[in-house]
Amino acid sequence: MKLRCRDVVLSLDRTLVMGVVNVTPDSFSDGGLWIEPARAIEHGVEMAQAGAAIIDVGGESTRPGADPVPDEEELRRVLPVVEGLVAAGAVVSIDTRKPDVAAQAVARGAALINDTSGEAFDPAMDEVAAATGAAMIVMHSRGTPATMKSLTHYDDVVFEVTSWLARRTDGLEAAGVARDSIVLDPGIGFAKTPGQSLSLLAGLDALVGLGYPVLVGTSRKSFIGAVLDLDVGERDEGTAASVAWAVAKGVQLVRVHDVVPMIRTVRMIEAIDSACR
Ligand code: HH2
Repeated sequence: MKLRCRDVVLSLDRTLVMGVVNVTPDSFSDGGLWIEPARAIEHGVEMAQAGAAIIDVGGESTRPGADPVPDEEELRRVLPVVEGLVAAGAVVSIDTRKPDVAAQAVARGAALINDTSGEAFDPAMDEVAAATGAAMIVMHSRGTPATMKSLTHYDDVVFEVTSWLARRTDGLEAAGVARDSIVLDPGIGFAKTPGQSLSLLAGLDALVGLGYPVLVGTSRKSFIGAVLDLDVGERDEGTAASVAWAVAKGVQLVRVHDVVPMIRTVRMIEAIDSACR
Protein backbone atom coordinates (compact mmCIF):
# COMPACT_ATOMS: atom_id res chain seq x y z
CA MET A 1 0.00 0.00 0.00
CA LYS A 2 1.17 3.54 -0.77
CA LEU A 3 0.15 7.02 0.38
CA ARG A 4 0.38 9.84 -2.15
CA CYS A 5 1.07 13.22 -0.49
CA ARG A 6 1.56 15.76 -3.31
CA ASP A 7 4.92 14.89 -4.87
CA VAL A 8 5.91 12.48 -2.07
CA VAL A 9 4.82 8.84 -2.12
CA LEU A 10 5.14 7.09 1.23
CA SER A 11 5.35 3.31 1.30
CA LEU A 12 3.03 1.79 3.89
CA ASP A 13 4.61 -1.66 3.73
CA ARG A 14 5.86 -0.96 7.27
CA THR A 15 3.89 0.98 9.86
CA LEU A 16 4.86 4.64 9.79
CA VAL A 17 5.30 6.71 12.92
CA MET A 18 3.98 10.27 12.91
CA GLY A 19 5.64 12.54 15.49
CA VAL A 20 3.59 15.31 17.12
CA VAL A 21 4.68 18.94 17.51
CA ASN A 22 2.01 21.05 19.20
CA VAL A 23 2.80 24.76 18.87
CA THR A 24 0.28 25.58 21.58
CA PRO A 25 0.31 26.76 25.19
CA ASP A 26 -2.44 24.33 26.23
CA SER A 27 -2.13 20.91 24.55
CA PHE A 28 -2.89 18.18 27.04
CA SER A 29 0.53 16.57 26.99
CA ASP A 30 3.13 18.89 25.44
CA GLY A 31 1.39 22.27 25.82
CA GLY A 32 3.88 25.15 26.14
CA LEU A 33 6.95 23.08 25.25
CA TRP A 34 7.21 24.04 21.57
CA ILE A 35 5.83 27.59 21.44
CA GLU A 36 9.12 29.03 20.28
CA PRO A 37 9.37 28.24 16.51
CA ALA A 38 13.10 27.44 16.57
CA ARG A 39 12.59 24.90 19.38
CA ALA A 40 9.57 23.39 17.64
CA ILE A 41 11.55 22.98 14.42
CA GLU A 42 14.49 21.48 16.28
CA HIS A 43 12.17 19.02 18.02
CA GLY A 44 10.52 18.03 14.74
CA VAL A 45 13.88 17.55 13.01
CA GLU A 46 15.04 15.36 15.89
CA MET A 47 11.92 13.21 15.57
CA ALA A 48 12.42 12.91 11.81
CA GLN A 49 16.07 11.93 12.32
CA ALA A 50 14.93 9.32 14.84
CA GLY A 51 12.71 7.77 12.18
CA ALA A 52 9.36 9.59 12.27
CA ALA A 53 8.10 9.51 8.67
CA ILE A 54 5.73 12.45 9.13
CA ILE A 55 5.82 15.43 11.52
CA ASP A 56 2.34 16.62 12.52
CA VAL A 57 2.24 20.33 13.37
CA GLY A 58 -0.75 21.71 15.28
CA GLY A 59 -1.58 25.20 16.51
CA GLU A 60 -4.89 24.57 18.29
CA SER A 61 -5.44 22.08 21.07
CA THR A 62 -8.36 19.71 20.48
CA ARG A 63 -8.53 18.46 24.07
CA PRO A 64 -12.03 18.60 25.56
CA GLY A 65 -12.65 22.10 26.91
CA ALA A 66 -9.78 23.76 25.00
CA ASP A 67 -10.38 27.39 24.00
CA PRO A 68 -10.90 27.98 20.27
CA VAL A 69 -7.99 29.72 18.54
CA PRO A 70 -8.69 32.40 15.88
CA ASP A 71 -7.36 31.63 12.39
CA GLU A 72 -4.74 34.40 12.50
CA GLU A 73 -3.28 33.15 15.77
CA GLU A 74 -3.23 29.53 14.59
CA LEU A 75 -1.47 30.64 11.39
CA ARG A 76 1.02 32.71 13.38
CA ARG A 77 1.87 29.64 15.44
CA VAL A 78 2.12 26.97 12.76
CA LEU A 79 3.39 28.60 9.54
CA PRO A 80 6.99 29.29 10.61
CA VAL A 81 7.24 25.76 12.00
CA VAL A 82 5.81 24.16 8.86
CA GLU A 83 8.21 26.23 6.74
CA GLY A 84 11.22 25.37 8.88
CA LEU A 85 10.48 21.66 8.90
CA VAL A 86 9.82 21.54 5.15
CA ALA A 87 13.11 23.38 4.57
CA ALA A 88 14.83 20.75 6.71
CA GLY A 89 13.42 18.01 4.47
CA ALA A 90 10.67 16.65 6.73
CA VAL A 91 7.31 15.41 5.44
CA VAL A 92 4.88 17.67 7.31
CA SER A 93 1.19 17.35 8.08
CA ILE A 94 -0.94 20.21 9.33
CA ASP A 95 -3.26 19.31 12.20
CA THR A 96 -6.22 21.67 11.99
CA ARG A 97 -10.00 21.98 11.79
CA LYS A 98 -9.77 25.02 9.50
CA PRO A 99 -9.54 24.99 5.68
CA ASP A 100 -7.72 28.33 5.55
CA VAL A 101 -5.03 27.13 7.94
CA ALA A 102 -4.69 23.92 5.92
CA ALA A 103 -4.45 25.84 2.63
CA GLN A 104 -1.76 28.19 3.91
CA ALA A 105 0.25 25.38 5.48
CA VAL A 106 0.07 23.36 2.25
CA ALA A 107 1.17 26.48 0.33
CA ARG A 108 4.26 26.45 2.55
CA GLY A 109 5.00 22.83 1.81
CA ALA A 110 2.88 20.68 4.13
CA ALA A 111 2.15 17.44 2.28
CA LEU A 112 -0.75 16.15 4.40
CA ILE A 113 -3.83 17.68 5.98
CA ASN A 114 -4.80 16.16 9.31
CA ASP A 115 -8.44 17.21 9.56
CA THR A 116 -9.60 16.75 13.15
CA SER A 117 -13.03 18.34 12.67
CA GLY A 118 -14.82 15.01 12.28
CA GLU A 119 -18.58 15.22 11.76
CA ALA A 120 -18.34 19.04 11.94
CA PHE A 121 -16.12 19.07 8.83
CA ASP A 122 -16.10 21.92 6.31
CA PRO A 123 -16.25 20.69 2.67
CA ALA A 124 -13.77 23.47 1.81
CA MET A 125 -11.14 21.24 3.45
CA ASP A 126 -11.78 18.54 0.83
CA GLU A 127 -11.36 21.16 -1.89
CA VAL A 128 -7.95 22.17 -0.50
CA ALA A 129 -6.83 18.54 -0.60
CA ALA A 130 -8.26 17.98 -4.09
CA ALA A 131 -6.72 21.16 -5.51
CA THR A 132 -3.25 20.59 -4.06
CA GLY A 133 -2.88 16.81 -4.03
CA ALA A 134 -2.16 16.90 -0.30
CA ALA A 135 -3.04 13.66 1.46
CA MET A 136 -6.07 13.92 3.72
CA ILE A 137 -6.33 12.28 7.13
CA VAL A 138 -10.01 12.16 8.06
CA MET A 139 -10.57 11.63 11.75
CA HIS A 140 -13.89 10.90 13.40
CA SER A 141 -15.07 13.36 16.05
CA ARG A 142 -18.25 15.15 16.99
CA GLY A 143 -18.94 18.78 17.87
CA THR A 144 -16.09 20.99 19.04
CA PRO A 145 -13.58 20.68 21.87
CA ALA A 146 -16.15 22.58 23.99
CA THR A 147 -19.01 20.16 23.28
CA MET A 148 -17.47 16.79 22.42
CA LYS A 149 -17.59 15.42 25.95
CA SER A 150 -21.40 15.55 25.89
CA LEU A 151 -21.67 13.91 22.43
CA THR A 152 -20.76 10.34 23.35
CA HIS A 153 -24.03 8.52 22.72
CA TYR A 154 -23.58 5.68 20.20
CA ASP A 155 -25.71 2.54 19.79
CA ASP A 156 -22.68 0.76 18.32
CA VAL A 157 -19.56 2.91 18.36
CA VAL A 158 -17.47 0.67 16.09
CA PHE A 159 -20.18 0.39 13.44
CA GLU A 160 -21.11 4.09 13.55
CA VAL A 161 -17.54 5.42 13.41
CA THR A 162 -16.48 2.96 10.71
CA SER A 163 -19.52 3.66 8.53
CA TRP A 164 -19.15 7.43 8.96
CA LEU A 165 -15.53 7.18 7.80
CA ALA A 166 -16.57 5.00 4.84
CA ARG A 167 -19.13 7.65 3.82
CA ARG A 168 -16.50 10.39 4.17
CA THR A 169 -14.28 8.56 1.65
CA ASP A 170 -17.15 8.77 -0.87
CA GLY A 171 -17.42 12.54 -0.29
CA LEU A 172 -13.66 13.02 -0.57
CA GLU A 173 -13.40 11.04 -3.78
CA ALA A 174 -16.41 12.90 -5.24
CA ALA A 175 -14.60 16.17 -4.40
CA GLY A 176 -11.58 14.95 -6.37
CA VAL A 177 -9.27 13.61 -3.67
CA ALA A 178 -7.38 10.58 -4.98
CA ARG A 179 -8.16 7.29 -3.26
CA ASP A 180 -4.47 6.72 -2.53
CA SER A 181 -4.29 10.08 -0.72
CA ILE A 182 -6.87 9.22 1.96
CA VAL A 183 -6.16 8.03 5.51
CA LEU A 184 -8.87 7.07 8.02
CA ASP A 185 -8.67 7.61 11.78
CA PRO A 186 -11.28 6.55 14.39
CA GLY A 187 -10.46 9.57 16.58
CA ILE A 188 -9.53 7.90 19.85
CA GLY A 189 -10.76 10.11 22.70
CA PHE A 190 -12.69 12.50 20.42
CA ALA A 191 -16.34 12.46 21.56
CA LYS A 192 -15.62 9.00 22.99
CA THR A 193 -15.70 7.74 26.55
CA PRO A 194 -12.70 5.68 27.69
CA GLY A 195 -14.77 2.52 27.14
CA GLN A 196 -15.66 3.60 23.60
CA SER A 197 -11.99 4.31 22.82
CA LEU A 198 -11.16 0.78 23.99
CA SER A 199 -14.01 -0.65 21.87
CA LEU A 200 -12.68 1.17 18.80
CA LEU A 201 -9.24 -0.30 19.34
CA ALA A 202 -10.75 -3.74 19.90
CA GLY A 203 -12.80 -3.33 16.71
CA LEU A 204 -10.04 -2.02 14.42
CA ASP A 205 -10.52 -4.98 12.04
CA ALA A 206 -13.67 -3.33 10.66
CA LEU A 207 -11.85 -0.08 9.86
CA VAL A 208 -8.73 -1.78 8.50
CA GLY A 209 -11.07 -3.92 6.38
CA LEU A 210 -12.26 -0.86 4.42
CA GLY A 211 -8.97 -1.04 2.54
CA TYR A 212 -7.72 2.51 3.16
CA PRO A 213 -4.66 3.29 5.26
CA VAL A 214 -5.60 3.68 8.93
CA LEU A 215 -3.96 6.01 11.45
CA VAL A 216 -4.47 5.62 15.19
CA GLY A 217 -3.58 8.25 17.80
CA THR A 218 -3.56 6.88 21.34
CA SER A 219 -0.52 8.69 22.67
CA ARG A 220 -0.89 9.55 26.39
CA LYS A 221 -4.66 9.87 26.06
CA SER A 222 -7.11 9.85 28.94
CA PHE A 223 -8.48 6.36 28.22
CA ILE A 224 -5.01 5.10 29.23
CA GLY A 225 -5.22 7.20 32.37
CA ALA A 226 -8.67 5.73 33.07
CA VAL A 227 -7.46 2.12 32.73
CA LEU A 228 -4.22 2.53 34.68
CA ASP A 229 -5.22 5.41 36.98
CA LEU A 230 -2.21 7.44 35.85
CA ASP A 231 -1.61 11.11 35.04
CA VAL A 232 -0.64 12.26 31.57
CA GLY A 233 3.11 12.15 32.31
CA GLU A 234 2.92 8.48 33.27
CA ARG A 235 1.17 6.96 30.26
CA ASP A 236 4.10 5.85 28.10
CA GLU A 237 3.74 2.10 28.77
CA GLY A 238 0.01 2.34 28.16
CA THR A 239 0.77 4.16 24.92
CA ALA A 240 3.24 1.45 23.88
CA ALA A 241 0.68 -1.28 24.62
CA SER A 242 -2.00 0.44 22.53
CA VAL A 243 0.46 1.14 19.70
CA ALA A 244 1.51 -2.53 19.71
CA TRP A 245 -2.14 -3.60 19.59
CA ALA A 246 -2.92 -1.25 16.69
CA VAL A 247 0.11 -2.42 14.69
CA ALA A 248 -0.83 -6.06 15.28
CA LYS A 249 -4.34 -5.22 14.01
CA GLY A 250 -2.82 -3.92 10.78
CA VAL A 251 -2.88 -0.11 11.00
CA GLN A 252 -0.44 1.70 8.74
CA LEU A 253 0.30 4.82 10.81
CA VAL A 254 0.51 5.69 14.50
CA ARG A 255 0.61 9.24 15.88
CA VAL A 256 2.84 9.62 18.95
CA HIS A 257 4.63 12.19 21.09
CA ASP A 258 7.60 10.04 22.08
CA VAL A 259 9.03 8.77 18.82
CA VAL A 260 12.05 6.64 19.79
CA PRO A 261 10.35 4.13 22.12
CA MET A 262 7.30 3.90 19.87
CA ILE A 263 9.39 3.17 16.76
CA ARG A 264 11.02 0.36 18.78
CA THR A 265 7.59 -0.90 19.79
CA VAL A 266 6.37 -0.86 16.18
CA ARG A 267 9.47 -2.64 14.81
CA MET A 268 9.24 -5.32 17.51
CA ILE A 269 5.62 -6.11 16.68
CA GLU A 270 6.48 -6.21 12.97
CA ALA A 271 9.29 -8.71 13.65
CA ILE A 272 6.91 -10.99 15.55
CA ASP A 273 4.28 -10.57 12.83
CA SER A 274 6.69 -11.55 10.06
CA ALA A 275 7.73 -14.65 12.03
CA CYS A 276 4.04 -15.68 11.97
CA ARG A 277 4.17 -16.08 8.18
N1 HH2 B 1 -5.22 13.41 18.53
C1 HH2 B 1 -4.92 14.67 18.91
C2 HH2 B 1 -4.70 15.66 17.96
N2 HH2 B 1 -4.74 15.38 16.65
N3 HH2 B 1 -5.06 13.84 14.91
C3 HH2 B 1 -5.36 12.60 14.50
N4 HH2 B 1 -5.42 12.32 13.19
N5 HH2 B 1 -5.62 11.60 15.39
C4 HH2 B 1 -5.59 11.80 16.73
O1 HH2 B 1 -5.87 10.84 17.49
C5 HH2 B 1 -5.28 13.10 17.21
C6 HH2 B 1 -5.02 14.12 16.24
C7 HH2 B 1 -4.85 14.99 20.36
O2 HH2 B 1 -3.52 14.91 20.81
P1 HH2 B 1 -2.54 16.16 20.98
O3 HH2 B 1 -2.30 16.81 19.68
O4 HH2 B 1 -1.32 15.71 21.67
O5 HH2 B 1 -3.29 17.11 21.97
P2 HH2 B 1 -4.00 18.51 21.80
O6 HH2 B 1 -5.16 18.32 20.91
O7 HH2 B 1 -4.36 18.89 23.20
O8 HH2 B 1 -3.01 19.46 21.17
